[in-house]
Amino acid sequence: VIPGWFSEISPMWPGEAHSLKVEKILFQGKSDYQDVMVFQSATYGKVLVLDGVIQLTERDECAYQEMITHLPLCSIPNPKKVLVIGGGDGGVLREVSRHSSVEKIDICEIDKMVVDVSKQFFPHIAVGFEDPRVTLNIGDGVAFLKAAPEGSYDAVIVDSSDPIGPAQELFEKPFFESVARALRPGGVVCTQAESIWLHMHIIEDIVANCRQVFKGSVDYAWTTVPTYPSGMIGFMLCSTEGPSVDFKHPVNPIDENDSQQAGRPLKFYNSEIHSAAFCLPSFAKRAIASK
Ligand code: AAT
Repeated sequence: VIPGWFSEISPMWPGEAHSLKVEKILFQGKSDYQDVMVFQSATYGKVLVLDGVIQLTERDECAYQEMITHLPLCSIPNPKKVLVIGGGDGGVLREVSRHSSVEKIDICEIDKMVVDVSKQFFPHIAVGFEDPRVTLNIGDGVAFLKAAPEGSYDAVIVDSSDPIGPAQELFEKPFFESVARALRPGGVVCTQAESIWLHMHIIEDIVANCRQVFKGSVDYAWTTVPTYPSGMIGFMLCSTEGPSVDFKHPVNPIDENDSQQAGRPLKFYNSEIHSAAFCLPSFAKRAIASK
């Protein structure tokens, strides 16, 4: 550990640790679920850390929040009811709110401290909570989905932390089954699905489970995020039986006006990068096809 630097050390990426120079620690707390920290970095703006793992930085959050949101929502016509699991910083909400067809946005985040800290230190991200279509539920996403009425959502976005700690069940088959039940026919889900460089085994399990549970499309996409382990992160995109969904060819592009909304214009997402995100390196393509 280098003094004055934050190093992201975890058994999920043994033998490596990305580091950021710390200018100032702004917040340190312990919630019922995890350690919460915010620091000012030298080169990536403010950084939100949970249990020692970077959740977002001001500089590159756009690459994650825009992709995890618009990959599913631009793949179906007229999304109306959207559920976000996790995402207590509000960034995914900010992105969902660009879609003028959306009428209702539910969010279920387990940790109220994440919401409070984000409102205090990341106002241009937590701006997502100000949308009147948003209903915030504090609780476990697993329980929330179990209780959700059948066929009630057009899209579910699972913006979850890594599968060590409170998010573990969000990577398991019973959770995917409740997601499928809560979606309308031809509805879509997008879940945070780790890195092809570090977690191919986790991804293979997710793909295998999703192919059993989701009878529509099942596809893997990825984006670059310099401050996430290995500099990238992937997403699992699935649709339920019903009107077919072709994730690789977005049918619902964001119009120019909506892309300027939500406090700031889109920085990362566009229709070309949407289609490109599904192109995989050969080793990952093979591993996923074998499932
Ligand atoms: N948008 C920032 C990126 C995240 S945040 C993940 C969120 O999921 C956290 O706020 C965490 O409190 C919440 N969470 C964890 N478990 C649950 C659960 N069971 N139910 C509801 N919310 C939960 C993800 C960063 C990925 C990091 C990659 N290394």
